[in-house]
Amino acid sequence: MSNVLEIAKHFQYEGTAVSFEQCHVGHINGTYFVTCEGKEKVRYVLQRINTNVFTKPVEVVENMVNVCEFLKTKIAAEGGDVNRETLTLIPALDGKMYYVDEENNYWRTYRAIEGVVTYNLSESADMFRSAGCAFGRFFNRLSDFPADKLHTTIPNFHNTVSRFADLKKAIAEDRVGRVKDAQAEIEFALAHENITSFLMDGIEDGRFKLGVTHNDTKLNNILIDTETNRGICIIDLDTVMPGSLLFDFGDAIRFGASSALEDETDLDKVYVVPEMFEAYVDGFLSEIRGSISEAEIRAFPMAARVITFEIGIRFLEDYLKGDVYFGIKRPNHNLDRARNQFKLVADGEKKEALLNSIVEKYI
Ligand code: GN1
Ligand code: MG
Repeated sequence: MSNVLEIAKHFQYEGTAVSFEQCHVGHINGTYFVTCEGKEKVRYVLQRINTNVFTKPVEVVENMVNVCEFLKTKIAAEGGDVNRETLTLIPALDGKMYYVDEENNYWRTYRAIEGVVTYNLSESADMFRSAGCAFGRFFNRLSDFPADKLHTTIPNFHNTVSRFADLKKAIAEDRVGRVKDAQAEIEFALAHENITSFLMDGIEDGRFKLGVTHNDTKLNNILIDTETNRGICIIDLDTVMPGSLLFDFGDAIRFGASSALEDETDLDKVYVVPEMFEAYVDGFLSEIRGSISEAEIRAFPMAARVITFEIGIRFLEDYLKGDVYFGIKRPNHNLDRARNQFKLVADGEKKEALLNSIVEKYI
């Protein structure tokens, strides 16, 4: 994107934007680090919102503004650092929190937080425990956020039942003729229909409560302080919506308790690491004890499996539709991702008794 520096001119940055770098993490939005020079060097994160995915980008930004403001009040009351523990959005020249370019792209931006790293793999149980604490703290801080102020940015985001229906539709339509190339994966998916209603049923009958959740709790959505190795700031607030904390738990486990990257193609290298699972349970529960029931804790292993399956079928659906949703970096990328997630589901089934016994220690 050669026009990133042009776009940058439309925001109230300190100094002049002199260079930028693309950030390649994330499958949806376009993300750039912009460096400004003035009295001092300041870096910003500039993002082009994917309006194919987020059809109401202004609502996405409004959520982000409200959530960050709310978090800042909480962080200040706790004596924390409001500039490092959540994001600080920067307005455009006209005072709006976003800028629309001539091609109707929506851009938003915030100050980069320095002295942090993100990880795509859990390096140690200790670090992943800290990730559990960070997501637990995030949930706690938003526990009294007025949910009626939140726009639903993507309806049915973690409704595995409707995700499954979407997959079936994609199979039936076979728009790009790829069904023949994904027979084993389709078979695996169809054989697992019985797990799709697990979370929805619990929400419906009141066993699993609704709160404000993050909904995309990948390890790489936590900024980890390079000095303390602690998770300090949760990013990617695009899908903060009412949900069950089992969504957040499940998604964190599917990513961070995996032995390999989400798109590893050597499936022998892909399995659930029980020590990581336990570390996350330990960290997460240490923060959210008061807000979670025994039934919800007991549901941890299954929630992880269901959310892993859900993302697996979303990758598979996208492969069958011709890669229209998730960004891909190579042919068959979405099929590779689906296979990888299904391997984790199968391994989670094998380790069910072990994972249940870990959870029992915490009840
Ligand atoms: C997408 O863009 P990113 O990487 O933050 C997706 C998540 C998936 C994830 C899989 C809005 O998130 O739901 O879990 O890819 N986000 C959206 O890596 O669909
Ligand atoms: Mg995301």
